[in-house]
Amino acid sequence: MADTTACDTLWSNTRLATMAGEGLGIVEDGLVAAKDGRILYAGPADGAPAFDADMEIDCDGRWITPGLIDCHTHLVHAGTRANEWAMRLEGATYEEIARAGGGIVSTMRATRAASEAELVATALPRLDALLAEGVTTVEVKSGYGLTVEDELKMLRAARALGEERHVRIATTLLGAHALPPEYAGRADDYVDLVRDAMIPAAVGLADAVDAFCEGIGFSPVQTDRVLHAARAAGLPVKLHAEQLSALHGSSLAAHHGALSADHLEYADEADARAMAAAGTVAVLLPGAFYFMRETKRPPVDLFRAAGVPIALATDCNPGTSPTTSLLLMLNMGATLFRLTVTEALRGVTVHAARALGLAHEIGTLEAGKACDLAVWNISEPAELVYRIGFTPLFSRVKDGLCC
Ligand code: DI6
Ligand code: FE
Repeated sequence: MADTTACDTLWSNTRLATMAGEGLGIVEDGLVAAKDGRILYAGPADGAPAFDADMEIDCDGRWITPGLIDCHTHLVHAGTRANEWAMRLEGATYEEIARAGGGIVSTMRATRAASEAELVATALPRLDALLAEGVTTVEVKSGYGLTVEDELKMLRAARALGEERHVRIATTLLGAHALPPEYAGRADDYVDLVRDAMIPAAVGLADAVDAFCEGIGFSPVQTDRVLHAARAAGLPVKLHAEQLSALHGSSLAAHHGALSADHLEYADEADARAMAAAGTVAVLLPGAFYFMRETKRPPVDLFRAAGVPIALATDCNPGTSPTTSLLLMLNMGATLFRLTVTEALRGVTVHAARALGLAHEIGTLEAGKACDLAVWNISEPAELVYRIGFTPLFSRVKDGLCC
C-alpha cells in the first residue's frame, strides 16, 4: 500500500458546502478525511489522494457542512422569565415588571443563588437542544452574576459545559451587562469594579470581554473604559451595540478592533464603514428582534455595501430571546432581515468563527482546521434556511469524532 494516505476517518459519497472562499463552496462528489481530530482533506473525490482509513463512512449522498457555530448566547443562567412574558401579554409594562422584581435583576438573583453545578445542570438541556441541530461551537456569556465571584462562577459553569458534552465553548465576560441594585446611582463605581477587579480576575477563564452599550445599559464613555481595560489585559472585545438606540457603540467597538458588534438594529453608515475597516463582524440576532417585536431592521444593505461580514446567532437568554434553535435563526435571518441563503449559512459558520476569533480553527471545511462537521438529510443547502422547526441532522462530528 505504498501510495495511500493514512487517516482515521473518511466520509465518502457526500456533497460538501465547505464555506471556503466566497460562496457556499459546493462540491458535488466529495470526501472528508480526518486525522488526529483535524481535517486532512475536504474536497472533490476526483483527484483526491487514495486514503487508507481506519473507518470509512458512506454518506449515501448526504450533505456535509462545517459544524454550526452559535457565536452569541447567554446559555448559562438560572430561573425563568416565562411568567414575566405572560404578564406582558396581559398588558403589564416593562417598568411595572421591573418594579415587581422582574427583568434582568430577577435572573441575576436566581443566578447568584445557584451553585456552579446548578448552573451547569440548568444550561445542559439548552445546550443539548443546540447540539441536536448540528452546533459544535457555542459562545457563552456571563452577565447575570454582576459580582466578581458570581461572574467567575458563571464563566466556570460555561467552561464546565465543554467537559460535559462534545462541544467547543468560547467564554465571554459580560460584567458590564446591567447595573446591580446595590450600585444604583453609582454606575461609574460599578464600571470601576468591572475594570479593576472583574477583568483581571477573568483572565484565563474568559476568551473575550463584552458590554451592553445602551441607554438602559452603559454609556459609550463607560463602555470605552471597559473595552480599554479588556485590551490592556490582553483579551479581545465584543459589544452589544445599537440594539435599542443609536449610541455608535459599534463604531466604538470597531475603534477597539472588536471581534464583533452585536444586534445593530440602529447602526448607520458610519458605523458600517468603521466596522468594515476594523474587520469587526456584524452579529445579527433575529430571535431578540422577533421576541421584542422590534420593527427597525439592522441595516443589512449598509453592511453589504461596506463589506462587513455578517453572522447570525441565537442570543439565547431568558428576557429577550428564549430560543435554542440556530436553524430557526437561519430562517428568521432570511425572512426578517432578508439575508440570502449563502449569507445565512456563512453567518453560522465562517463568519461566526471570525466573530469568536477562531477563523483559523473552525468555520470552513479546509485542511488543517478542526474536523467539526454536520452531516444533513437534505437535498440542497437552502433547505437548512427554508425549513421552520424541523431538524434534518444526520450526525454531528466534533474534532473528528462522531457524537
Ligand atoms: N441585550 C439583550 O437583549 C439581553 N441582554 C442584552 O444585553 C437582555 C437580557 C435579559 O433581559 O435577561
Ligand atoms: Fe445578548
